[in-house]
Amino acid sequence: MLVHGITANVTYDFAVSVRAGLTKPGQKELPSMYLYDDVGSALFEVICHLPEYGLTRADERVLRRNASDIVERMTGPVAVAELGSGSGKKTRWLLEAFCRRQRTSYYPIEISPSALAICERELRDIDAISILGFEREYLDGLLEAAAHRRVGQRLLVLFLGSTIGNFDRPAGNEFLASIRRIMQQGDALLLGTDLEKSDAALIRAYDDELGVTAAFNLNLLARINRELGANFDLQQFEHVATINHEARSVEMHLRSKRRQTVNISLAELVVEFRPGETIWTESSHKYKAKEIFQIAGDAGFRCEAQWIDEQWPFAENLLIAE
Ligand code: AVI
Repeated sequence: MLVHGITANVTYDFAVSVRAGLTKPGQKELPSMYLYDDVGSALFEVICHLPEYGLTRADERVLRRNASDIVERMTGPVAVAELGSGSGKKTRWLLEAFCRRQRTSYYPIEISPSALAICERELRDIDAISILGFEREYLDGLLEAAAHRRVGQRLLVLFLGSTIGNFDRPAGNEFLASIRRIMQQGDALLLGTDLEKSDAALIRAYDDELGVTAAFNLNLLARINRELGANFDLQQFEHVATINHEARSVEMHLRSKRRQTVNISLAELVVEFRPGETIWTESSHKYKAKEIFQIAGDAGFRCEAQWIDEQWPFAENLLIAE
């Protein structure tokens, strides 16, 4: 019963968001969080291996090379909570370094039960680790993780992979402030941020030759067909990546190749598309290394250290709650 209830709510929320986004005056849009069903998450894993998409490898390199420095800066007993742990692969270096020092609690927070199960399996062989996963949205999960910390334990929150870049800037700042409100003074946030790079490098990364990012984006329409009884013809839409210089972001859109009408039965919606009209599905904001100090300060943190990858401009930032 409960499972059906939850499924019905999830479908209802999805239908409401799709309806709101596709009836918006002006630019049609769909929230990027819906890119990540099982198919979308699997495609994203492939994106992370593409030669053109250096972000994930840069994130892993910086963590691997600097794990002991990061750990040394976090003195005393530590509990580690990770927002959107994914497979947990890149967290291994840090957790191993913590666990060499002392027994460490790890709280992965994931909305996807399959990703959470993979993460627990991937990391459970580390000596002196205790893992407790939370299948929750970020802030709800963090509240639960914070409630589990023991007296005297410092909390280290990981928000890696530049997922912050998928929020628009004001929402990202507000999200960091919300994380800060759950933390105590002296706790830390390790924040991964993708840095600005050439337009050409960004377009290659978000419109790869093999078409994996295109499939990742188009899967959103396939998902609406599957879950909301829609009749999008996937052949009649194409993936587009563009640079928004003002926002300092890469945007993904789905462009209608012709005039067409789509019926989305569970959203009780019939929607018209003009030739060339787009649905905006994701923004990925890029940062200047220096601006992280200001962003951190505005949210109630001090940026204590920053490590930058040399091959693919990407910064890992250690923010201390003030
Ligand atoms: C998850 N996120 C940080 C990725 C990004 O780069 O913005 C999502 C992505 N979209 C297309 N490629 C990767």
